[in-house]
Amino acid sequence: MGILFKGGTVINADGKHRVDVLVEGETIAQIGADLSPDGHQVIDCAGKLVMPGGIDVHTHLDLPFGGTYSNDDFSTGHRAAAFGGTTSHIDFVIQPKGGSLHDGLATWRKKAEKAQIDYAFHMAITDLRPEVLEEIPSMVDEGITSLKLFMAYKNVFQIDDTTLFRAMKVAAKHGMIVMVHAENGDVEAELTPALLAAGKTDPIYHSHSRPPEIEGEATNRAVMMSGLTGCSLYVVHMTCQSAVEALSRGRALGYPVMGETCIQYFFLTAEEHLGAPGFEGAKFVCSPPIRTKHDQEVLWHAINRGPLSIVSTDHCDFWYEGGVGPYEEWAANHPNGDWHEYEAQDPTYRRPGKERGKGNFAKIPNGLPAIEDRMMVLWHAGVNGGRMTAERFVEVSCTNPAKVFGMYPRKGAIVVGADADIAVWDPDKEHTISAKTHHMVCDYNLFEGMTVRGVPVQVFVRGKQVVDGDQWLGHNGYGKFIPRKPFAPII
Ligand code: DUC
Ligand code: ZN
Ligand code: ZN
Repeated sequence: MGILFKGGTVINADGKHRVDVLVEGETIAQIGADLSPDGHQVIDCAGKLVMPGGIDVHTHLDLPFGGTYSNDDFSTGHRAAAFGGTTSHIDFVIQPKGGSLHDGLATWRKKAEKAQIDYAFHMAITDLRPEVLEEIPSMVDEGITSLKLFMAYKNVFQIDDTTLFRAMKVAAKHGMIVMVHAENGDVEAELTPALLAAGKTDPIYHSHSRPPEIEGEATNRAVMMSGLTGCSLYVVHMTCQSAVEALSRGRALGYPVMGETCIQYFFLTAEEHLGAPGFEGAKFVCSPPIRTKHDQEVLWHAINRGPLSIVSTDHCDFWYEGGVGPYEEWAANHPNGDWHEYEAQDPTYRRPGKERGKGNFAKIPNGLPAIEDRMMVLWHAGVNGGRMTAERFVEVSCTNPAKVFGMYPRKGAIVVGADADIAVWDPDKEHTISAKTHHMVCDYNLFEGMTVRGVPVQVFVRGKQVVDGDQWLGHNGYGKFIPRKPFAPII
């Protein structure tokens, strides 16, 4: 017995069709008009849209960062993702300083044991010793075909230009893609102490410490490195005109460069959100910072007309009011423990969060909750709002992620032979986004109070239904690692 999605409109990146979809086991077996329901479980899709499950290529689940850990892990984050129509994601393994890439991989594999949806890994290099440079090609055998390098976060994750150049040369040879967080961390490290010394400690000053010029400069540098080495480059979380222009210049020169933006950058502004009264602005502190209305228009244009290819989230959520319970005492007594252990003692305990940065914006953990809302908000503002077609919506949130990161056509499209990752959308259903009802482990929501029209009502991962309306049907351990292919296309 298969599952027959009957009577819906299938939307792929290249078109919309009134066809039925038959799933057998974990994959799509047949697509066609009026397929026979005999012997199958029928999902009535009349009036509904049948789309590929979303792929969020930029997440940080359970990330040790900013003196704490991001809240959502490979169980809670996966549930939240699927409720929003996302059925796979790619998380960043962080190489431990002094350790190997495989050391980092072992840590992230352990985190992912409870996966509820499918996932892949990028490898973030923080310490490129000669033996680590030699280790890079072995990542391809592990199904990891993308490297991440941070040009920001001095003394934490930041790499220098020598490292970027060397890593790109090796990556190019093996068909790997290099991703960069493009902000000039050296300049940020000059600006931040000067602002703090001048008494400028509120959340809004986080954006002053990371102006668009440092993003534009670093983006241009990475683009030119791609030209020098021939290595495919993917610039993550692009936010502003100067960065988008640098990417466009690279593409015009024929360099193999691509970029993404994240959903929040279309909606939030530094002035309104980071500048909110009191400490509220901390909720919106991420790097690069949210910008201006003008930059939002640049991004909408760039995602429709190029040079941007993908909308992701950089999901990395922290409590607004965290640090509840005797965590300092606990941490002192458990030097190798993690916050999950601490919270398991008592669900009212909370690991540290944004409150760490009261009186010092530089201590606010950087990151936002978005994995659940990405597709609903993009559909509503993009498709309902007349800013993008439904096909382009599928392209930037499902298909391009699969193509750019070597998972296509197994993921990212409703085609015969693909994994049956399917989101059935009700285009007429309204939903008001709120922290009171979302599934992310976070005490606030970026889009609080926004009513969206068009939401996923039934979600399937490899043929298994995980979401039915408000009901969660998935379980820990169902999600599988997606090994990815090298030499992916430039989109
Ligand atoms: N930016 C964030 O805001 N959070 C996680 C890491 C990053 O680069
Ligand atoms: Zn980043
Ligand atoms: Zn990130």
